[in-house]
Amino acid sequence: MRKKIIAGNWKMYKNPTDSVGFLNEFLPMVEGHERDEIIIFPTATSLAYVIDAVRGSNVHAGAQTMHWLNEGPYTGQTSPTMLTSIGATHVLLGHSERRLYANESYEHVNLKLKAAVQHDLIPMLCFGEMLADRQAGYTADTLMAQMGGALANLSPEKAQSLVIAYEPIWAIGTGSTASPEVAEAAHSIIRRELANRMGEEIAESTRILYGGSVKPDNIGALLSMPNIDGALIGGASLDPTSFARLVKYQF
Ligand code: G2H
Repeated sequence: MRKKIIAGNWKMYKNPTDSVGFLNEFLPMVEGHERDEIIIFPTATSLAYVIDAVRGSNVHAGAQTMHWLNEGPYTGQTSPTMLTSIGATHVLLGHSERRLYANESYEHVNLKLKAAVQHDLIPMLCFGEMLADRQAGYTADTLMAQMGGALANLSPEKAQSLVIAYEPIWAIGTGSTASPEVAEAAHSIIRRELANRMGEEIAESTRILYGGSVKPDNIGALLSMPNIDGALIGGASLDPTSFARLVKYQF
């Protein structure tokens, strides 16, 4: 049984005061909730505050990106050891907004993924096809190519903690969620490709989350699908009541 993950990607929202204010409301709402794992990815300047605020609770915190090196002349970057030094446990990698606005390639994502594993940070690898890929019938090819780039030279032993987030670009922040059936079809392609690359055991244990306009009223149907193991949520994770409703989804 794969424990589902409900994760909030706060993108470039919420300063430290807003973040701690959110948690003061949210933590009591989800206290004792152990059915699912709950993770929040705040913006860099809020991360240390969020880690302090969730300490001892059932909520984890991670970074939205990182560099692959431990230190160096890389203005604006944060290293894996800087994240672990403040107690971060997870890191989002390859989000389409990083690829689009920060020129992140799958080669970079691959380096980051290997660095995350080396430093015991749980990587949540994001990828997904564009609308043009889907319309041209290239969804499976695109997903497999993205996985090929991101997972290159990663051994099954190193892939044990890997979490994947399938985020079709056409569904991100647009309000057009993939239907449960469309998402399920993509998730099974991803799981099959994982089995080819990493073996059945890793493929069966890896959590594959869906992301893209997930809301309290569509999460239950999405998560009822056999290969959808949770959700990565942007907009609807910004309000404590909405995020708590998402955490407490029912099929
Ligand atoms: C996709 C998702 C979270 P939203 O980017 O990663 O955001 O739920 O706002 O579509």
